[in-house]
Amino acid sequence: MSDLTKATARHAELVREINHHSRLYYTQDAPQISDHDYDALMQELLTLEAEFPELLSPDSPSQRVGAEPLAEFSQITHELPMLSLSNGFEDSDIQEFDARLHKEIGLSENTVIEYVAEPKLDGLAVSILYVDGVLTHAATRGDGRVGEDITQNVKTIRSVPLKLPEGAPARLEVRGEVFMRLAGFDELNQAQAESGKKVFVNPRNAAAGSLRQLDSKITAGRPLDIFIYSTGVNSDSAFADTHSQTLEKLAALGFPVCPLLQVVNGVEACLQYYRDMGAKRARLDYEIDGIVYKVNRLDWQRAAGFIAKAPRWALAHKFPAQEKTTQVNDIDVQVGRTGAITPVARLEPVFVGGVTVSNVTLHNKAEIARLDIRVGDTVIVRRAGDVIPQIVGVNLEARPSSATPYDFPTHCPVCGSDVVTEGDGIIARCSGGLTCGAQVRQSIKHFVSRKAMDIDGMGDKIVDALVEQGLVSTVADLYVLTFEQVLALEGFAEKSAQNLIAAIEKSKLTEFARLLYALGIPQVGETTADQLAAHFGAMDALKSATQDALEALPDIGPVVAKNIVDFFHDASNLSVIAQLHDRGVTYEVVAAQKPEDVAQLPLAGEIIVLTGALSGMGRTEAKKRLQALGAKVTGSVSKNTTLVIAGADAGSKAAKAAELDVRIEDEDYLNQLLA
Ligand code: I6G
Repeated sequence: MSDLTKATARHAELVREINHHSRLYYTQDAPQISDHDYDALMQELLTLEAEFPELLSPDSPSQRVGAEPLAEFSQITHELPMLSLSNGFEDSDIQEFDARLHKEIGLSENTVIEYVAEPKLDGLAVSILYVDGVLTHAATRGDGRVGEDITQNVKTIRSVPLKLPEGAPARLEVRGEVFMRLAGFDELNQAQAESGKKVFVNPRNAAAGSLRQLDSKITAGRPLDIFIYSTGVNSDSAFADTHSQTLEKLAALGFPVCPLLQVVNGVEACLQYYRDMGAKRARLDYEIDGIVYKVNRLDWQRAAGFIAKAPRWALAHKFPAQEKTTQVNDIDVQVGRTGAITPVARLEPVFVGGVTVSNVTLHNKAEIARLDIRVGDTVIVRRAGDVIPQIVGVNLEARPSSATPYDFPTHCPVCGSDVVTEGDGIIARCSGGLTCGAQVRQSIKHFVSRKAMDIDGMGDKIVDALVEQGLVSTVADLYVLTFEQVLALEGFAEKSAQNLIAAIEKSKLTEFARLLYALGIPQVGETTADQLAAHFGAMDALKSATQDALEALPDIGPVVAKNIVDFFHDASNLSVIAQLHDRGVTYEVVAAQKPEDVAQLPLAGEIIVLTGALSGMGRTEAKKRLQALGAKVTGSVSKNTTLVIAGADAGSKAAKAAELDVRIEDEDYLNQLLA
């Protein structure tokens, strides 16, 4: 046997094997070999093709690694125009779409139209042409008539088949949306930042930037994916009678089709699907910006026809936008209860992600520098799910010539004390301590808040007024306020003053963990306060705890331990604690838990996060009951989390858990655990 014959046989074997494992990995999500073994097969193929270039074919999986860079993209004229979709926003738009279709198709009012509903991915539309089963061309939508030739780039997307199985139509064009999953996007941005390259504003921009690379080897390194949503040119005129059949056949040919699509009956079912997906949206691992409804029967699609650039038989029902542009009217700083100075952008109010946003934190000096945000800039504001709004980019083209870089203050804007920096100059802090009115106000607001002493009715404005009038300068002063003093405040009447005094009185009997949290020891959040309370049982034991004793507790590191020790060595803090005690603030002393006892409890070692709304009990009650069983209940999901309980409308925490592969269960499971 000649070398070429042997090489040809091995080449065919490698192609078969690599395609098989690619399909298992990318379309069925069920890999059977390791990444390392897969790479070894690919390397062998590349070496063989380098030695025997005659073996290289356009459908070889080696094409997935990219080709020589192009000077520019050539153009491709679409055989059938790539249309866009009409949009709807309100339920009534969808009801009108359905009513219109009845007339256009000639159906009676009581005929129910079957639709295919599927998420509309926030990505880029592409067309991919297969001739005799082999991927020959791929193009962007462009202006709908002419797009750019991105064949080499699309070939690098692992879930796109390079060759179709026997029986595929001789000429088949498929259309779909190229997108980037959130986990891949985060990884890409982290790598970009680490190597000093441009960070992408959102997954869509990352997908677009990756797909429109003249060097397809760069595209090959980007985590792109695709869902196919329709056919274009198709030599098999009897391919399908319905749109859902088309999608089934495409899936059978190896194309990735969105697993969430559904055939639904009538317009009300469309709207239900929209609401269901809206609730799931924040938990998906890719971004969607709406739902597409398509008439399922192809003969009815033909009867409905087209308007200028869009089919009459399809509609995109948009979700509220997660990104909008607006203007930065001002940048100022807020002083927190520990003196941390946080810059805030004051924006021209903008409706985004379902809420009106007018203030956005800029976090720190480094973030302002990274984004180079200036007063007068036009910025992109993003609010996805229940995540806090953020500025993700600046439109430099719209920057007014007068805009100057932001000067971070060197003195506290509230008390005038020097601003000092920590952590490589990133964290700025007012050095005024409790002489700073802002720190006093913030520490009192924290003390009275729901998760702390929970003084009902004591809102921010009341705290501001109490501090301004000199009635309260430490949290202990709250407990000597009189009815007359409260009544004299603006907006108070007899009844409301009585209520506030009663709420203050009620807060006196609390839990040790709440009081600890309320004191506002730097970096002691609820979870740490719970842990300290369980371990020490009472204030006196904690006050005399040493740095070593604190560090011996799980999850308390040297910085937090030092903060606690420093806090209890500060004379003014000790005096406030003594005053609180003298003025009647107290808690039930619980027996200090011994670590060996905790280890015996049924949920010992579990680190649980509660998210979303629970119907049977409040989250605080659930938390207490889980803690009583030995679990640690924390506020944020990390790789150490062992379980996330997702109630109704769970948002970003459930999404994070899915991303980190953390187990997610519902309220029923919580009830089983507690039972
Ligand atoms: O841009 C689009 C996204 C998703 C589409 C589309 C789609 O279906 C799920 N379908 C059509 C028919 C068109 N654009 C024109």
